[in-house]
Amino acid sequence: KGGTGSASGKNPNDDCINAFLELAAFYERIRDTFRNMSYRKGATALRSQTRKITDYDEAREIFGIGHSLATKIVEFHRRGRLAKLEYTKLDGRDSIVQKFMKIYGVGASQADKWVDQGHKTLEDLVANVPLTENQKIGIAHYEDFNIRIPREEMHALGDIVKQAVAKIDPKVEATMGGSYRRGAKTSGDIDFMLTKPGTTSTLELLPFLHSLVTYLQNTGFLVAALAVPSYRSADAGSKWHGACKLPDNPIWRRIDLLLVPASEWGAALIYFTGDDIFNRSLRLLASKYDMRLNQRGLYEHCMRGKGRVKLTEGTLIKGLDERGIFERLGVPWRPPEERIL
Ligand code: DCP
Ligand code: MG
Ligand code: MN
Repeated sequence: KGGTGSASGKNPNDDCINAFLELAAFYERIRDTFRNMSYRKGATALRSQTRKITDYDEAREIFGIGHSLATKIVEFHRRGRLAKLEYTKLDGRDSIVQKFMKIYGVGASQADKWVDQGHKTLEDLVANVPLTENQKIGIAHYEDFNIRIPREEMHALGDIVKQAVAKIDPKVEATMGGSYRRGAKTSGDIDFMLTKPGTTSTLELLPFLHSLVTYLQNTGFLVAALAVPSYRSADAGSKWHGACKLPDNPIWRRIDLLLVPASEWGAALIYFTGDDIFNRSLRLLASKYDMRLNQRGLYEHCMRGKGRVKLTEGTLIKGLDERGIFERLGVPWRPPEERIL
């Protein structure tokens, strides 16, 4: 995904980094995980450089850049673009897959299937395929959901939620995570994390969520429900996905309300702050120390077999806040604004 943006300044390798990220996204769509990760790592490696990298030997000295990426850096420097990337842009099939994947709730395999069946436009889908209720909303508000939200509007939307939370239960704390917490100038959606001191399960927060959603639906702020928690499992019971709008703005915005027990706050804050690539690298690092990190906590003594496959769950390390988790992983503290890889 593009344009998540960071608050930090420009890097002399920005253009090449963006080309690498676009190519990584292409490989992600065709599910070539190896090349996807390789170009992402290349982008990360370039971002850590303070001067512009232009030649092969210089590139090879950077950790994370091998022969193939070094060749691409040289190509980009000489020609101002990458032939492979230009080629993917000409690929009609890929651009349709890309378009379908931008429908809320549609992943690569569903998009692929529709393209295989010969569908090319959103109108084709509406006329010819069975769509879920969510996909119908995703198509009806396709433009809205794909326009990024300016930070000022994030503030305005966030204030409405915070006021409602304070009114319904003043003990509940509401924090905006995601790209907003990383300081991005624009966000794809609103990620609200809701917690209450003393809670140890999301089940304890469900009645509050119900009141909050009902209240915000009645005021006209919440305009659609996309994913609603079920009582069946603790995880399914932790999130509400939908759409909201400001009274004086017709654009529908995507909003996620995430319930977090106070006992899991540190790990959840890290997870929902992201970005997703930063999270992935923290999890990988944890696995190197026989630890395990997920959105619920950091666990130690987790046994793994071949290919880092988990053999035991490990023991939860209790009471760690965000900083505590960084410390246990031996990672120097990084403010949210710098958690973009
Ligand atoms: N997340 C993750 N892995 C995923 C999806 C999400 O680790 N596959 C985490 C990191 C994200 C956070 O959840 O930062 C919120 O997810 P979003 O999809 O809302 O992503 P962002 O808020 O980072 O970006 P955007 O501005 O596009 O919403
Ligand atoms: Mg987000
Ligand atoms: Mn989100």
